Amino acid sequence: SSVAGADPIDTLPPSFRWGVATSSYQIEGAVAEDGRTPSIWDTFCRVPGAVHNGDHGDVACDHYHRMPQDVALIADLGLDTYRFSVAWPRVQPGGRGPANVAGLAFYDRLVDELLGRDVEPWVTLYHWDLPQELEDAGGWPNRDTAYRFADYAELVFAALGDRVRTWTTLNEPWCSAMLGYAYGDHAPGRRNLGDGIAAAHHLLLGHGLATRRLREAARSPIELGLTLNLSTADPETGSAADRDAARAADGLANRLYLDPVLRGEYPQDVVADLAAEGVRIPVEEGDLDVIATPIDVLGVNYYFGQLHSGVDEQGRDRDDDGKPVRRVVRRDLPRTAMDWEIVPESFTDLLVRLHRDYPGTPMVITENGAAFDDKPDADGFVNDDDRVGYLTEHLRAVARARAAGADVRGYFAWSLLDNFEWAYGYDKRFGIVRVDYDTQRRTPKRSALWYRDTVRRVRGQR
Ligand code: PNW
Repeated sequence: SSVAGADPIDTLPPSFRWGVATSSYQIEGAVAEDGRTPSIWDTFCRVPGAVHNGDHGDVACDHYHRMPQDVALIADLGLDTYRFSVAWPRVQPGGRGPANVAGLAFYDRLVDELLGRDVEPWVTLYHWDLPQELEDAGGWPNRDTAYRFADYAELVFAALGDRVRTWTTLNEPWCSAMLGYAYGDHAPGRRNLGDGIAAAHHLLLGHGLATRRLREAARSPIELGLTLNLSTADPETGSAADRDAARAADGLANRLYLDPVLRGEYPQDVVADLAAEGVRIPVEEGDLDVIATPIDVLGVNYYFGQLHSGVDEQGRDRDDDGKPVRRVVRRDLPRTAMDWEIVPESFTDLLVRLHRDYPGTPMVITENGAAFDDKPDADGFVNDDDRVGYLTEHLRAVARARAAGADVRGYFAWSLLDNFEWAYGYDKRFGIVRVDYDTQRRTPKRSALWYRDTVRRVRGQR
């Protein structure tokens, strides 16, 4: 930092937004109540071996029944924003047709509860819980799903748009498309690169269509955007092979989403890489104009950075099929319980790079956080110095990026609560508040108290 002893975090401005994030399937439970129909995650959790320990979201954090108490937790931490997602199969069962009034009523109450406690709601429309009926009709690889998503977005907006100012269409389309359809680690568990790429395109198309619909429907100023999970892809050495491996990884993970949304074009090098695999992005005329509909805010989720090599352990840059070697190199760095390398410097690099390559789009960190092997004491208190350290270093990284010009306007910790961590089930805990899954008792961890105090200090409230 520039001034000896000064913490870069203290340079964050009074207008900076401070929040926490969650998502519907990870916390709500109540999967068969008030007319909700199954999502692809309800189905996937029943596939033997798909989710650690056979865990599922049937009860999760029981947030559906404990919502006012959870909102009180947020308010008591002094945070100004809560980012949550709406469960599509709750508010439009089956993914088509009229709104389910009973399902919408939950989000209606949630929004009122938040506003009553001076916490601003930030709605994510899609955090991975696709109605199973739409998957049965082809899922995201089917172009029609994009249009279904736009209808759904409009329906939620009609119910909450009078009180919710900020809207995120998609959370992490890379995860939905690649983990869900290409690699099979997430619902619906397909393993086909062509399906993954078609899903990516139709997710982006859905984002663009929904963005247009919401803009047309808005009666007062709204903020619209999408959230991408972005990471850094650095070459292990300066060799041409390593640099090409890093380029390809950055292309498939980052630029395939950033470029169409913020520049109106797919990156040609990624298009060429995909063609070499026999895969074509199913773009139709006019799609890129829709996808590039201007957004007001880019949500950035950051967890880790990676190092890439273009040669195998024997030093060969081609595999037996003659394809270029592309390999992630594990570094000797501290890791989280997810085995993700802790690299706060890469967070600064990422934000500065986004500012340089995609200028003019304000950013908010819509997720950042870490799972650690929490050890509660007899009272359920978790002294999570490791998580405090992670959050401190990553907030400093954000402050440094801002000092270098990146227009970052807020930071949301992932997550408010320990919750259903997808394929890892309840085994991995990301919360700043501990959840005892036997009693559903919530206990703020040391990190929650640290976050509360940090926000107060930066705002000059103490
Ligand atoms: C994000 N990866 O998921 C999601 O938005 C959250 O729902 C999730 O709980 C959180 O991060 C922690 O995992 C990711 O493999 C899942 O790179 C996987 C990856 C990144 C983000």
